[in-house]
Amino acid sequence: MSASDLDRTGDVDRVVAALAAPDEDEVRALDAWWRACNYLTIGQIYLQGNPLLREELTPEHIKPRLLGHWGTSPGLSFLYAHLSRLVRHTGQQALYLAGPGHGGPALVAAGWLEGAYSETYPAVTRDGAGMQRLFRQFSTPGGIPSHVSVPTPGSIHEGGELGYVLVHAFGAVMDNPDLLALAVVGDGEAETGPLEGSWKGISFLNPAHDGAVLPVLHLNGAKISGPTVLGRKPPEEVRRLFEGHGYEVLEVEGDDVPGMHLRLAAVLAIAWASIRRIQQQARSGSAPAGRPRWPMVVLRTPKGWTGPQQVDGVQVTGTFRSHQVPLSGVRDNPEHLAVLEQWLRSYGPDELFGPDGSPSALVLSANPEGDLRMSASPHANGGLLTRDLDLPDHRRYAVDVPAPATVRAESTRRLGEMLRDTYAANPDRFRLFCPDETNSNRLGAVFEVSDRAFMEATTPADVALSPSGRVMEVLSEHSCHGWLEGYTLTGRHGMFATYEAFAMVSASQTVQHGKWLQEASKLPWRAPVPSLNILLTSTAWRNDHNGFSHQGPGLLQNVIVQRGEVSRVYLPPDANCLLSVADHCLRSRSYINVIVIDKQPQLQWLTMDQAAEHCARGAGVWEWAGNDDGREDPDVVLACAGDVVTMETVAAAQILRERLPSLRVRVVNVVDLMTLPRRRDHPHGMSDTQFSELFTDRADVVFAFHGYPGAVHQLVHGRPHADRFHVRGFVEEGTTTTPFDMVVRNRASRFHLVMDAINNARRTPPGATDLKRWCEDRLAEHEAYVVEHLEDLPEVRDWVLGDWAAEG
Ligand SMILES: Cc1ncc(C[n+]2csc(CCOP(=O)(O)OP(=O)(O)O)c2C)c(N)n1
Repeated sequence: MSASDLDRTGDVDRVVAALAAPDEDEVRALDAWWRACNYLTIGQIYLQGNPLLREELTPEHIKPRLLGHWGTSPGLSFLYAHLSRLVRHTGQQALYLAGPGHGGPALVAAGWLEGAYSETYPAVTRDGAGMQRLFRQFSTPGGIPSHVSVPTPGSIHEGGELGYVLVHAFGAVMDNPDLLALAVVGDGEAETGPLEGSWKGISFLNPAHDGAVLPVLHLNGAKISGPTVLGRKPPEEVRRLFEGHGYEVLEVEGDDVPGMHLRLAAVLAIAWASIRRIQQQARSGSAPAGRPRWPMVVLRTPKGWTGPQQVDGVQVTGTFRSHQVPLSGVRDNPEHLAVLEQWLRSYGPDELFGPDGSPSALVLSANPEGDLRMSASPHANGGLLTRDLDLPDHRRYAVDVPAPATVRAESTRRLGEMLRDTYAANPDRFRLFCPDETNSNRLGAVFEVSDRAFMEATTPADVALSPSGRVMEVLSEHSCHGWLEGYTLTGRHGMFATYEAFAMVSASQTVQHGKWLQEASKLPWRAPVPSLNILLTSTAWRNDHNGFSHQGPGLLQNVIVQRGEVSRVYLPPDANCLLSVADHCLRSRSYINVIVIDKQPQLQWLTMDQAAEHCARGAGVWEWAGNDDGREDPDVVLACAGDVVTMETVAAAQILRERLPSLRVRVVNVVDLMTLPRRRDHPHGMSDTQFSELFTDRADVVFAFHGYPGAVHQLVHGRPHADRFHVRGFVEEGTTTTPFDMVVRNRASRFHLVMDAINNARRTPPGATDLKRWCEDRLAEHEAYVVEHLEDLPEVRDWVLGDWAAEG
């Protein structure tokens, strides 16, 4: 029977009563499962042979390198056992997210006990031979990582970089009404900035169409080598803290067994009953107004619970000393070896595993069945559940471009319209995540079809804000990024739109998610998931209200170094290219797609057809902008990637065309940055032939780049004569100033590009020196003008292609 069936039959109360009070047999099974899990955890950390202790333990049975984390593991498996029991009683679909993912062996052990591990990896059978493999593979070369990780069945959360467990859990349950995500928060993890901010998730979770998160604060009191803040606070203060966040705080404390089983069972029953009540009321339309008070659990157990109390006369259990490997000298120290054997035997392996090493019937009786086993949950392999987006035809939002650089438009506004219709067509599987900037980023059209999600009080002055909203705005890049990760990993689609500079706040998440996707791509059983789409707007070059703090194109640096399996970077120069790129990204799977484009009115270059072709190629010659007439040997190539620098490049080419016509200039625009590297370095890398067709083999290339210049040097490494690339870009010169002053300060203006072109062209035609002087005069004129008039020169401000000639 599923959880929703219970609502229909009115059996919830009966089930909750049974859940709250396990009988002796149930406790015996629960405890056996937990002991088996602990045994397997320790086995993974220590043993390479004699997995079932059928003989006396000797140093040869011990791994040469002891790697892993014990301290958090028994608490994790204790919770796992109890959540499995809840699943058995209720039919609840559940996902288990271990914040302290360093407790990996506990989760691997759980999957093995549930059988899902052997189903995923048939060589690791659920018997003695498989157990031996399970132990040997853990934290060893050719084996599996020590954390909960991509290879761990049932996981969407590595927990290596601490802080993201709650955001992943909240993202996983958005538009996923039948799912309960239990998120174990380490008390050390709770000290991180991202985690501290993520308790606010309940202010955005609507029980009518979302699932539920049950946070469990795992207060084992210690980190790697010291106490935790929450572990040393008076319990009353901890309770008030979380009540202040809006939770119903349920507490469980102790180390006594079976007492702890009884107490946690009772508390989980209360928590689940609360969740069901909240959901039932919301789904039947009888919910009181406002945010529900969702339950959370504070679980106080000793760190390293059930491990050796003391080692060498020093207290280990209940202290930071149990964090990793509490007995480190086992191979060389017979006393430690004896303690380990005693410790392992304390779980009663002969009762837990049959003669062939498979889990005993008692242990197996504690497992849920089929897909309800958390290690087999399809929600943790979200690609299996992914349905393609029903995308509108992106051409519908095209800007009419009669000729290049003659009309201006706010490119992201067009994207906003496309996202609006994407929302409308996909009410259960698309969301925009944005740190309070949807309007600022000109994407506000989405509010025509969806409000911002908000479960706290609203006032008449609020705009587009309601519990039924599905646009996710919270002023936390960490939450936005993490929610989208959880959302996509469980099978839905979305976009994270943020100010470019503040993408660095969550850059580490981008990197970590890239690692996840990269590893997932190696595992055939992991179905591809929707890509993580990041739109960077309000860019370094146009931050009119803001200054230096808002000027930073750093995320590109992080993404271009990620593996080609996952990294994609697009710099559409105008609206039509943006629409084409966005359509491509929203259809793609398992990539990190970074799209960079400004939100301000900007010149438009290509018709929709031209944009589609240009974006499909990723880079191309803009014949109309240069004057080399398709000849093979231009004197210099002016290349560009990024909207603002594209304008400077085309303007520079125009100056050269008109004032130094005998210099043959080619203009190349790059949309897909990853076409620049060699194909062996990135799958999008253009072929050698294509590269020479664009950049020639010998001509110098003046490359105007949106980001830091070093990135282009890095990308063209290994291309013919790579040192002929002279890159202009953002060189950390910024302030609150005019748009053109920004490119001047960073030496990437049209005048700088003209001078660079002359300095690097293979020929110096007559008149070149005069033109350089002219450029310097223009720059001096600019500098005087902006200080006097506080805006750019009219011929710069209002430049459209063709006008410069008229200037004389
Ligand atoms: C962001 C981050 N900083 C530091 C670490 C290093 N680290 C690994 S485990 C740990 C202590 C974790 O303590 P807690 O969350 O309480 O977990 P538990 O005590 O249950 O092991 C630290 C600091 C990390 N993994 N991630």
